Amino acid sequence: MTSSQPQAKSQEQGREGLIVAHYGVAVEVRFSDGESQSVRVKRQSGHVVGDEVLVRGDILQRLPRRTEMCRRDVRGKVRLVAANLDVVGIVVSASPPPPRSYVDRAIVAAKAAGIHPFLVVNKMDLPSSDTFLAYLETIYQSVLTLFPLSASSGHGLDAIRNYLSHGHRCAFVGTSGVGKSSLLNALVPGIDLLVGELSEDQGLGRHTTTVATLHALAGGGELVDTPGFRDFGLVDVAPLEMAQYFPGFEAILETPCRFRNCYHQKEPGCSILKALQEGVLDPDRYESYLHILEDLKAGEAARRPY
Ligand SMILES: Nc1nc2c(ncn2[C@@H]2O[C@H](COP(=O)(O)OP(=O)(O)OP(=O)(O)O)[C@@H](O)[C@H]2O)c(=O)[nH]1
Ligand SMILES: [Mg+2]
Repeated sequence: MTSSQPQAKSQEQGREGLIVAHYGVAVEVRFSDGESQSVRVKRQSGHVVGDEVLVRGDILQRLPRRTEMCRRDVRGKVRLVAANLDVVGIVVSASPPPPRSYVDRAIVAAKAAGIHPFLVVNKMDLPSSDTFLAYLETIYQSVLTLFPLSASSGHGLDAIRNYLSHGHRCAFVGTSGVGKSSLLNALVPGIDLLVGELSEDQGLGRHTTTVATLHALAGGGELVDTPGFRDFGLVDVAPLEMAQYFPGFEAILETPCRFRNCYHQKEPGCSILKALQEGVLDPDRYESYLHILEDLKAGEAARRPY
């Protein structure tokens, strides 16, 4: 056998790689030996960062996905955030603060997609962050892991580095300006992602990151930086499924409602309504639940073909 034969055979079978960036009409594929290749794709190819692919010459074949993290934008269009994630870090900050029910939607979307969510509370160097963290802890501490940290000062970065080193593929999601790219820069030395300015009037970010990119962490694990977004519409999540994943409901629903298809609105024998009446459930949490429920019901009605 000549030495060119195995190479020819592998070209025929294709080389397995990972999409690490998507630039509209081209994707960057990284192979296990560290080499990478740019491959042209159609603008609406549907490929996304995290996709595992076979490359034969300039032809790309997508392999089946393990997970898909999706959201619906304000126009109702489904947007894929990244593929094949194991965990998702929902990044929030005291400034700019998360929109109403954003964190709840992100948690439900991740859980419904079989992806493990955790919460990253960035900008702990800001004076207002302690109160913000205390508020988040009262709601989410019993539901998921919180990482209070500061990309600027480096405080708390070891804890998240250690968590990600267990080989997780993770994406950071959050609104523009919370510091996702700053965090990646702090966690992956040398990548030098563009970091934005906050507008002085509203403290809002300006959509600095425009494409998702995937980066390997030196200690193990992979991290995807995503462009910030405010619309976190749920995709293919039924209202009853949402009720099951809504953060803070788990412990209460250990005592099940009388009816299995309970929406926790006015049904008799509802455990959630009972917890609300008894002061076990915070009315603000219930409000957030209703807010998402109404959206889901409205979306279902709008998409019904009759
Ligand atoms: N005080 C403080 N500011 C931070 C911290 N991390 C990031 N910032 C600032 O927050 C602003 C936005 O940071 P980015 O990293 O661009 O935010 P992003 O979430 O990637 O924003 P998009 O790419 O638009 O989604 C910049 O001015 C950063 O300097 C932090 O830990 N503390
Ligand atoms: Mg960014």
